[in-house]
Amino acid sequence: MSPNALTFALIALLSFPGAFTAPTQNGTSSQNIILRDLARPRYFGAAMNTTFLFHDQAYTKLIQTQFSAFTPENEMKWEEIEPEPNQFVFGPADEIVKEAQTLYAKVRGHNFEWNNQLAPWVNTSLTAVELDRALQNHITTILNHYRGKLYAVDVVNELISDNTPNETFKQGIWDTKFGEDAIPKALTYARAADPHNTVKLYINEYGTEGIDSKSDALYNVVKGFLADGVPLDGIGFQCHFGLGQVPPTLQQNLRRFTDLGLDVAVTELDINIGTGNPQNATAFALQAQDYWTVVNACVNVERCVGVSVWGVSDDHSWLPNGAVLPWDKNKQPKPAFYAIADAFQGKPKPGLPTDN
Ligand code: 9MR
Repeated sequence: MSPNALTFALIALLSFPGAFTAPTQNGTSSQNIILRDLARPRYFGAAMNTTFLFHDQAYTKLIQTQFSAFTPENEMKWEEIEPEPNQFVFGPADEIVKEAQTLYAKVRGHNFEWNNQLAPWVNTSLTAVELDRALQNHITTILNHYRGKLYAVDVVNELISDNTPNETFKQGIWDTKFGEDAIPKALTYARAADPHNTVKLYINEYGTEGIDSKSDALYNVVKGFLADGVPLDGIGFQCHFGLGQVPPTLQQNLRRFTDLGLDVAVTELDINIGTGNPQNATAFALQAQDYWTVVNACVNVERCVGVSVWGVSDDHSWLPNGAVLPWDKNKQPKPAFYAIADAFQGKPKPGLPTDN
């Protein structure tokens, strides 16, 4: 900088200090922290939602600066993308894929085989043969449409039962019609539509983050699939946690899945302070610690490929009252944001306000 420019900058800074300030923590301006850079070689992702993209400027700015992977929050779900048989509505999902490409970001497709957000015509009045054709056509058409544009896809979403060990697969249309073939069918159709293996095929699940009966069920199912040659590349661990509820066995659990030769990813992270709890400095510091713990677990597992948060800012979360995300409702970074940055850089867990 020339002496003149330096003088000018100093005068400007002294005259308009507000114009140069951004939220800081320990003297680091949030403007200098770009999580997508700090995450490397992993990605830092978010669920992206076309209701807000380009309609909320501050949201869009965060999307465009902080993330290197995107999951359509709803736009690729069956009811949105194939509302009528073989009538595909790609517009909103295309918008997300296009924006991701502009940002050189990855796209995680979400999702094909799930019991929720199905189109009304996908119901148990279909015969097993009709449902089978519908599933194959759905998967094949979407993967053809997005050929070369997806990094990964949640082929299967939330099909492990909450009543393990008594029941392995969640009751619903897929289990009713296909029994234990439900998951292999979807994965096989996905691989057949992408024979060169350009898209990582995932099973995405909630409540399997720690080592317990449900994650054991998932582990045994997956192990069986791999032995049988069912195509599968990775397991998504959603990580929707309440405050203080990150399981202590998270890292160990991620590792046992990567030991099977699979990738793992944190796919839907948020930490719910809860509507009943005060949303004060202590709660935000505890929340930051939980974010740190999850990101740190991923960083410590070689084949944990990335961490995605489920939304961006507290105002647009699927849990709008839980203050669950790293940015607040005014799109300002919370302690969780700095904790994520620390974890990606291998820095220690942040303390609580009273720890000084
Ligand atoms: O965030 C999504 C919300 O906008 C939808 O209304 C909801 C409907 O089921 O799905 C939410 O996303 C879910 C995701 O697709 C799968 N895992 C749980 C997520 C939160 O419910």
